[in-house]
Amino acid sequence: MRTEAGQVVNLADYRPTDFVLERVDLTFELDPTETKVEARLIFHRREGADTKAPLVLDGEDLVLVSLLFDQMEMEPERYQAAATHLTIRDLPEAEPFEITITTLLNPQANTQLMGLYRSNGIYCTQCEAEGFRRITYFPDRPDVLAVYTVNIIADKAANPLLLSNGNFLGGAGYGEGKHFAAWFDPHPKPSYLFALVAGDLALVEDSFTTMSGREVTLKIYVEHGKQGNAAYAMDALKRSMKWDEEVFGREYDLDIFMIVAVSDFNFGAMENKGLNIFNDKYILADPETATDQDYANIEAIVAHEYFHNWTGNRITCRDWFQLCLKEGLTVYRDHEFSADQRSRAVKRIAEVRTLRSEQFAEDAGPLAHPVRPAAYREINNFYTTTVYEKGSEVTRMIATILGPQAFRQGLDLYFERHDGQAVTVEDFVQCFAEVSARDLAQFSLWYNQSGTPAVAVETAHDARKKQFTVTLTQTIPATPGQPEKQPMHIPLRFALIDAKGKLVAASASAGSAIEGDVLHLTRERQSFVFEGVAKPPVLSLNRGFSAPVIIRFAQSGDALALIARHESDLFARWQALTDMALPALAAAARTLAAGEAVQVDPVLKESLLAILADDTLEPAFRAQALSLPSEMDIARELGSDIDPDAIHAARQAIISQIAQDGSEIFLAVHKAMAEAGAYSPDAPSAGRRALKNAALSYLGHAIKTPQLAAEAYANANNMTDRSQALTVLAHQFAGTNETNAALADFEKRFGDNPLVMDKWFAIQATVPGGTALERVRSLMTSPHFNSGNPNRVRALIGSFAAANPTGFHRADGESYRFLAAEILEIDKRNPQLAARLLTSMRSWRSLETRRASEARKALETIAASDGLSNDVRDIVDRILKD
Ligand code: B3K
Ligand code: ZN
Repeated sequence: MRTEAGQVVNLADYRPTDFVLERVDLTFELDPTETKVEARLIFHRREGADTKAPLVLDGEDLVLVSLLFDQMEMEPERYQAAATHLTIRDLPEAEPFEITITTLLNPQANTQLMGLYRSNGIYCTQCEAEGFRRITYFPDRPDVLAVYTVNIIADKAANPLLLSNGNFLGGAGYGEGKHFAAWFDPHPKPSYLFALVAGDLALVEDSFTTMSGREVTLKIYVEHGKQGNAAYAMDALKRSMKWDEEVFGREYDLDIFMIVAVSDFNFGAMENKGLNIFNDKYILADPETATDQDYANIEAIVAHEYFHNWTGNRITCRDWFQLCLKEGLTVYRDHEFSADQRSRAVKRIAEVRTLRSEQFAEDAGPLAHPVRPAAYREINNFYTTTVYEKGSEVTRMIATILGPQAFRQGLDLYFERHDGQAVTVEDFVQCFAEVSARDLAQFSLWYNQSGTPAVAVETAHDARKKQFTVTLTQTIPATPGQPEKQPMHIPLRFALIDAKGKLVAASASAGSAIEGDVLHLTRERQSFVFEGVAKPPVLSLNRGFSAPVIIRFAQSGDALALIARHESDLFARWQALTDMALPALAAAARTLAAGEAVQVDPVLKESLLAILADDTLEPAFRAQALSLPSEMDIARELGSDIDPDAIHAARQAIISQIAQDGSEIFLAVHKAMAEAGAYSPDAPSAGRRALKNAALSYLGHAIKTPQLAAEAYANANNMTDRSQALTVLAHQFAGTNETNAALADFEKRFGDNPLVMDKWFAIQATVPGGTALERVRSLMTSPHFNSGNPNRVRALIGSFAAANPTGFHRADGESYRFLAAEILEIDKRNPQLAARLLTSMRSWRSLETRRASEARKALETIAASDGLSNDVRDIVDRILKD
């Protein structure tokens, strides 16, 4: 089972390798354009394997210089080096043998940023999923675990720093102007966790004493001069290490833990054993340049990569189909970490917002796939929100079904039983089934069935019998390759509340699948009966978002208002507001499309303003409540015949009415939230800023002049306030002198800091309206733009395509043509980046006919192009497939 370019790989075809890899010794002689890699690999044939089977190694873009068998040059007839494989025959039946492979690479020319590449004078690697084969011929799959020794030889002046996984063995001078370093990683690992870094970087050092009293050296490497900006990341790392010990009993296992921040990186970060490599965006922060969201992201991603040390590295995946095994579980762990460090309810609201806007959208379109896919053509395209975020929700549901104690026992068993192994989703689920004595077979459908389940709710109250009955019906939509679905096990937390929001005492009727505060929906249609309920209660369902489903429940405005004001679960309160707002916004978009005026629902407006004015609620929650469903959320609610202009106009009209009617409260809150004293990124302070800036945005709509935002911009003493004020100016007051002055000021202040200029690009790329495309085009000629850097491309082109509905979905289709041309250009250099950008067109079929036909034409242009990467080919074919 190996990936051939363009071929489909099936989970059902999995089989272990014929050869077992015992040891790996790598020697790198680094050179910008001609790096020499010598790989000494010791193998033996697996017991029971075909004694004639050849050894087939993966390779990509490699120049083979020599091949030795037990230190002797190999006869040419015994091997064949093709573009993607090295095949070696006539190998020993049982005894171990050594293969020594020497290859040449050009790190400078590696613009894909996979394998070994060099940018800004730094050599670094990215091997997940299949990048190691770009370094040497190798069995490049996650179930091949080995112990690695790594020697690095390089020019000493240019590369004072030589790093790899594990513990440092030693180093010394090595001939004229060169030096070497040797590293040994005692933990067997798959090739995707290999890492090497060399160059000249500055060091920030600290230490952590583990639960058993071992001292671990912590090192974060950043560009010279940026040391001061790594303090928050270091603090987050130490908090993560402590938390994983306290909450999951996981201790770190090497003497040293290193993080290197680099500026050219295809995604957020990478969990290489003992040597995490990060996009510098997720390490560097100070109040002048980082927003509260940046701080929260740094905390979450540092934790995520650290947590992988156990969930991913110590226990890894048998094959790439099992990706959610490490990613879903590790996202769950980082979500829990952030919830413990910050406000749990606010964190949950933010998670659910992202899940709905990203994962629900993916699950409803042509790229829908199960949390554990059964087939893929390009594994890079499966690092998706479904694998990550829905995978995390599936783990959360296991915790909900089992309860905290049994969940922890199940994880303990998993760590104990599978340490040092490459395993499957079944192995994982089995641990929870065993400790809880529950049958999780039906539950496991969550890994295999794609599409977001919908749960329809009916309730009935019988005053005479004092019975309250909840009847639930689940439906799971057809998705690509899965026309029919089985009913799933959906755990729904609930509360029955009275008119004051107090919990109603009720007992579960015998035979109802009610356990504590959870309804276990397992059949297609199922009733849950409560006894001893004298008056009809209000049902609050899917509290805390216990299941990633769509609830269809025609609850009265009064019931929703009651939940919004009085539920004790803050998530449920936010959800009730959303349940009022979303249908109202969708209806408004329809009204507006039909040429009529839009009127805000008074219950919605009053509920929002009441929450705004409620000082007993934490500001971060109030900010979340005020931020109405996005234009993308409204589009999803409408489902088809989408007109992004109507959606935008309707949402703006409703915001304006709320802003005008509540202008005094908004003004008062804006004042009250002003912070005296120095900036601090802690969660309560960030919450106050979030509420202040939400109020500022509404006030822009109320007073209709840029004055207040311009003042806020001028007075800002931190990047959160500054970028929020700039957003209000640019998005609500484009073209005014105030806005132009602020944009110019921002450029002047931060022109030498590319990460900050990404905010400047993104804010301008998301200015609503049809002229956004011209703005994006002109920004591409800015000296701050660099089409070779993934962060710049994502900030400008990515934000435009994914987060500017009116600009990107221009009715004339010009933006689609623009994106198609850019994708074809980018694909030549960096296929993963190109493929990711293309996913922003996944919902094209739900657009109104004119836009949909323009989008189809642009997609067809891509599909018809020669020389597409496997990455883009896979996405465009799936997006276009009927
Ligand atoms: N495991 C990496 C992602 C690798 C992406 C490869 N295309 C980061 C993470 O999820 O922690
Ligand atoms: Zn991860």
